Amino acid sequence: MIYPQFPLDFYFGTATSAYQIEGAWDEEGKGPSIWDTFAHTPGKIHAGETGDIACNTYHDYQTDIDIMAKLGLNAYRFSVAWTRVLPQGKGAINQKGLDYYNRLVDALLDKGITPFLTLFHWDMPQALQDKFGGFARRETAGYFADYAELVVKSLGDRVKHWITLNEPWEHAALGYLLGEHAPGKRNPWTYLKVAHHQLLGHGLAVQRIKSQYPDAQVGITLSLMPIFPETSSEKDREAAIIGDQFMNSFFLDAVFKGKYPEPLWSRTKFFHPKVLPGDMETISHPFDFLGVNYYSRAFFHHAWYVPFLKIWSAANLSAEKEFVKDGVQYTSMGWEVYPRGMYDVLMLIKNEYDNPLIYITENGAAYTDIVENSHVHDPLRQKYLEQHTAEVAKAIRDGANVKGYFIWTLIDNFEWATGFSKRFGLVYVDYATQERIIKDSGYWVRELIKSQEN
Ligand code: IFM
Repeated sequence: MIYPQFPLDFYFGTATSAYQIEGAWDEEGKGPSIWDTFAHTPGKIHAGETGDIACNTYHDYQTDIDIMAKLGLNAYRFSVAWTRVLPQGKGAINQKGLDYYNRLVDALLDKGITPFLTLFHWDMPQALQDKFGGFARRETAGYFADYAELVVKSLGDRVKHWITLNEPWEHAALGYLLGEHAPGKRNPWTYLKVAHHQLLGHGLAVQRIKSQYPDAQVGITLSLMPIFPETSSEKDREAAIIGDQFMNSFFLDAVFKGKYPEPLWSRTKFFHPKVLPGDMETISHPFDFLGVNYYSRAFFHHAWYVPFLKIWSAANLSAEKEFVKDGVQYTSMGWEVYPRGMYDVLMLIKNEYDNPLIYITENGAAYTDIVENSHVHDPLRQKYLEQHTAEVAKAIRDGANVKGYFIWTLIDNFEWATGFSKRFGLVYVDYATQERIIKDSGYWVRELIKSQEN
């Protein structure tokens, strides 16, 4: 097999997040987050599942680090649970929580695996939710920066790659507009506030991290999705432009250009948060890299009530398992497999935003695995990875400044509203026993990495 080739100093990693894998939701001083509350609310998660135990990595991370080493991975992206280190989101520190992340980082470094640390992967402290509505109020941006400073003071001597936010669009849209994610609100008046205040928190955190460790590399992770009009009608084309601004350039323009895109911004003026003088400068404070999460593309069409809004996640969560429609493969999330979109997104960032350093912080697919005599076959996931890594390599050849590729995800885990029903891992998890089995796709990744040495 011919494997795509990457630059010498390239990071090959996998990504996870705290709530999706750690478990130990109320142990050793951890405070509740909005995901604890949401998952404990009947009817919110598939089959009533929760992240209470998840993959048990709070108690055993070493097994998974050994697997990473066996696969030859040289980087790992994980997130810190804010309420493990600050149970109330601010104020009293939980030293045991900080100790846990210190042990985790040391264990990674011990195996030569570079840690990429995400500070906010959606698990807002419940206490800040109760007091401020989470990022609905700007105070939370300030508390987020305090939390960032606490974590960097504890780990910044060893962790050199920091990601402030994971996918702020998803947190704001799925959590406050569609209500599918915690905190489960459906309120168009709050959406833009949450988006703006997250970005403010990002800008403040960049400055605080740099003030402690000027050599730290700091970035933000955005999920980027090419948007197409559903038909060639004028109105659908307009819907696609605004939809693209809503999901993509709202965040890209804010952090790179210090402005929100038109016409989206003026069309949503009734919903605007207060943008104070200096906010956009804070949000666009220079940072070191863009984290790109890429999965699929979406189609938008005109609707009279809003000029766009056919939100892909809401439409597709009903998919039971993977399927083929009109010759096109869809994953078990109901997401179209569209590898070309990876190339297009990377080239768009290169051309529109001055060729920044990029790490692909997530790419991967959920499929039904075939478990047979302690082997797990997942040919569709392997194919997905083959196709997408080829597009990444092509974008690099064409000048995109990509220096790392993280697969979502290392181990099967809690996939938010769909619980444990969707499996994205390179490694199969038997949730009853916590046994891990490396899937065929995991071995393919090992061969991809090995092939780079030649
Ligand atoms: O599981 C999520 C992750 O938490 C954020 N990005 C998308 C993944 C797959 O849905």
